[in-house]
Amino acid sequence: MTDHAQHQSQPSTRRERREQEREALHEAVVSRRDARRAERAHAARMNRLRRIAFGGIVVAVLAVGGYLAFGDFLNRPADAAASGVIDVQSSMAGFTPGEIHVKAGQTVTLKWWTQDAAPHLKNGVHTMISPDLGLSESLPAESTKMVTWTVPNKPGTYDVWCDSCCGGKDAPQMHGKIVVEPASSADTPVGAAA
Ligand SMILES: [Cu+2]
Repeated sequence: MTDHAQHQSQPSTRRERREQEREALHEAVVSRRDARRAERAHAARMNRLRRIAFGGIVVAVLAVGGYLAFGDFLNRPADAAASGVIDVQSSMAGFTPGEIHVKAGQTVTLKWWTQDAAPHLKNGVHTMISPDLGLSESLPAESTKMVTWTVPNKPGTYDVWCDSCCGGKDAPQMHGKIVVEPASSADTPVGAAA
C-alpha cells in the first residue's frame, strides 16, 4: 500500500474536510464551555465551604473571647477555704479571678503567676497593691510566686490593683476585688440564722 492509497480512505473532498473541522471546533467549544461550567460550580462550592469555615472561625473566636471576658463572672470567686491556696493570674486583662474571698485574720497563700513578657510591663513586673490590706507585691515577668499573707481583721470589700501595666491604677480593668469575710460564720451579717 502506498501513501497515496492510505489518503484515499480519508475524507477526500474539501467539503467533507470542512465539515469535519467545523465539528471538531464545535466539540472543542462545547467541552471548553462544560469545563468553565464545572469550574464555576466548583468555585461556588468552594465559596460556600469558605463561608461555612469562616462562620465557624467567627463563632469560635467569639466563644473564646466571651469566655476570656466573662469567665471571671461565670466562675465562682476563688475561696481560700476550699483549697488553702488561691490561684491568681495577672495579665493585660488584670487579675483573674477578678474577685477573691478570704476570711479575716486567716493566713492565706496566693499562687500568683503571669505569662506576660517583661517588655510589656513597667520595670518588668506586675504589681498587687492594696494599702488597706497591707499588700504591696511585685511579680517578675513570666513567673510564679507564692505570696503568704495574713488577712487583716477587718471584714469588707477592698480594692486591689496593678500599677505597672496597661494604664495602672487609672485603668478600671487593672483593679480587682478582695472580699474579707468575717472570721466565723456567727459574725456573718448576710444570711445568718437568728
Ligand atoms: Cu499588671
